[in-house]
Amino acid sequence: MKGTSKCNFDKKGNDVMKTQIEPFKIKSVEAIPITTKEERIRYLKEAFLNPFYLRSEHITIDLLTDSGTTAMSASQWGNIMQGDEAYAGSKSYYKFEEVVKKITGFKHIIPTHQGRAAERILFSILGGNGKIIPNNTHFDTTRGNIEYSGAVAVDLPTKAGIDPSTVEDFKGNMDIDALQRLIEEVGSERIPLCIITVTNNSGGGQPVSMQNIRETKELLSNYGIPLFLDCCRFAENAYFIKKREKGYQNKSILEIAQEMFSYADGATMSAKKDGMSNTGGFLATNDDSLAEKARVNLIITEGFPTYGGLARRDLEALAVGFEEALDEKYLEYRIGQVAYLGDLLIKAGVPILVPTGGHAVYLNAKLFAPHILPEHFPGQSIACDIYLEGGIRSCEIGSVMFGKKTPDGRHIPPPMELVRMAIPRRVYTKSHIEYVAESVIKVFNRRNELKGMKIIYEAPLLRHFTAKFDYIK
Ligand code: P71
Repeated sequence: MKGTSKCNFDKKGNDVMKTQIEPFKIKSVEAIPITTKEERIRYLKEAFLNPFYLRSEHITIDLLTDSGTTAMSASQWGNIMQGDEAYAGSKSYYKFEEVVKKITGFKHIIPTHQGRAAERILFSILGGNGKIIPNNTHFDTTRGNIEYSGAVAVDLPTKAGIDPSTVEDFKGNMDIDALQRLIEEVGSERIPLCIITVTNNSGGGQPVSMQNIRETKELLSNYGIPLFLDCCRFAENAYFIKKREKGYQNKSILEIAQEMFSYADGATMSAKKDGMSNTGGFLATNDDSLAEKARVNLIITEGFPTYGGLARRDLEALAVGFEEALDEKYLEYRIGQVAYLGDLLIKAGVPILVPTGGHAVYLNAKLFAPHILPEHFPGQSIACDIYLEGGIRSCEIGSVMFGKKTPDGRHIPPPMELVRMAIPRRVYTKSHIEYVAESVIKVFNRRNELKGMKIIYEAPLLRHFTAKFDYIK
């Protein structure tokens, strides 16, 4: 397995991790369900072998997503009680706006109930037939909203970005040469904006370097194309820049984030990630005319511009959450916890995408279950078995989520077959992580028994949410 080991170890192969403690103590607890193997077999069958259909009361450790699953702090809960529920001009909105402006520097901050609402509004204005929208890698909802508008979503990751085994510092980068070729080929007038997703979620939670953001902006400026950041995990990205990119070691996370945003003309954010909150998002822009159109759309679909579909108390949680996400001690623990799970798996020989990214460990399903063809969904099969083994829910990011079909119905696989184990923020302890590793290792040790799957129902868009599966007999 080329490059899959040693990524989190020093040159002599020593583990570079020291005991990492959670930089918080626990004030309020929630019991987690413990189930038997027999029960899990039944629950999974009732869920049509799709973890999205599982009830959370049947899940011991839920690694489906890090989105909206954060444990909020005492300070966030305290501020929630201060929420000013005024329909218009709420004090809570102005607190939220002030923090987001401080970090991003954008002129217009338009709250939405979550990230995809910001995407829908943006692409219903800038998308449409004949338009082409590039990104280092579109996440599924971004791609879904672009395609729904009639536009084409193009992924331009670097070569290393689609090779799970290559160890590089910034595997989330945009392929700037490919971007230039695309612009020359289709013409800049067909490209209403270009997006960089930080960190690159579908590409393994991998960071994008400051240099890459800057150079992408320079290229786009020559053609008059605006740059937007899909900035769900901007703080995690800024932490990687601080640790890995020359010249940033002595800068604060806030300063790094501010520089990242300074190269962009706007942003969409699902604040359910680095907003450290259970819901929320925003669309931000410097463009007055775009902001006006977006607010009109917001009012007819989401709500008044000072709440955008959120309870005002949610804006309070976000105003505090953004500040907490910028705390370097928190980020050290956060990125360290993900790396710790990665290290435990690497040590046991389990093939994962390396180096570990910001919010999740991604199993490399092609190497984990090489006997299952992409069209038989190896990632889905692994995700199901991990549930059966330990009651752990994970998420396939491969042929189920991003597979396409030829006109005659043949399967076109995406570049990678992954299973994502996303770590909710501040929710699970070190022993939970060790339990996850132990369960995954057990499945890996009996990987030859994993079976291929077929889809028995699928929706026309974003099929992974609701698809139903059966094993191939
Ligand atoms: C994630 C999610 C949420 C999700 C989506 C699909 C399946 C399972 C879970 C959401 C993102 C994201 C990026 C980069 C926009 C959104 C949409 N991610 N961009 O990773 O990662 O935000 O969910 O607030 O609408 O689990 P939204």
